[in-house]
Amino acid sequence: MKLYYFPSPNPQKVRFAINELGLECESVAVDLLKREQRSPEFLALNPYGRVPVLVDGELTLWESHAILAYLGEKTGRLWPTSPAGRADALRWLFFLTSAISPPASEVVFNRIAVKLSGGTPDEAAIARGEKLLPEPLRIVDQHLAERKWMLGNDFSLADCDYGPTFNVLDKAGFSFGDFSHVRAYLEAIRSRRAWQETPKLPGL
Ligand SMILES: N[C@@H](CCC(=O)N[C@@H](CS)C(=O)NCC(=O)O)C(=O)O
Repeated sequence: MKLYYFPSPNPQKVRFAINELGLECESVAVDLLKREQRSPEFLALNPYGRVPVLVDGELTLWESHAILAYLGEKTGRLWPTSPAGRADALRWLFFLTSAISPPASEVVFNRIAVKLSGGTPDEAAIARGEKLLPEPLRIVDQHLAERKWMLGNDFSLADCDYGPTFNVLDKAGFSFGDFSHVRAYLEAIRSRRAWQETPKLPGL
């Protein structure tokens, strides 16, 4: 397998999952700061011009959540086997991508990515993100009050999804003070070797 990678949250989800699963996978660097995601070669892999992209034999797959589900289905590990269990996993993946990632991106993009590229942060976008985040985070916090990991007592690929997003939100200065279970969950993610071995940008 080949993973087109930059050390930002969406590709990190997939590298974290690959490390947890112990799979062989070559990383191909795509430097977002140099706009390599807009090169014709990369757009031929993903016309949307975003990382991650996973290539596995004949399959070229983009969208981190589809890749996580694929890895779960392919390996049969860290992924539920019953229809209800798989639907539960997909529910949490969709919830992250629809309810948490959009406001989180407003905060993270403006506090981290814009600064890395030398631009000016959009303070209104940061305020918008910070206002929208508490509602979905409260739901996850209550969920984690009753279980260690997103799908229960066992770590799963759904945790590979949530961990990198919470990590970068924290690094962007978002306070998890009102969400003590999310805070403890983030520390549990950070203590995992597979996460420690997932490449990150300096200081993130
Ligand atoms: N929905 C996509 C989002 C992918 C995404 O936005 N990736 C970012 C890096 S975390 C990217 O490639 N950004 C480059 C750009 O916006 O030009 C996924 O989950 O894979």
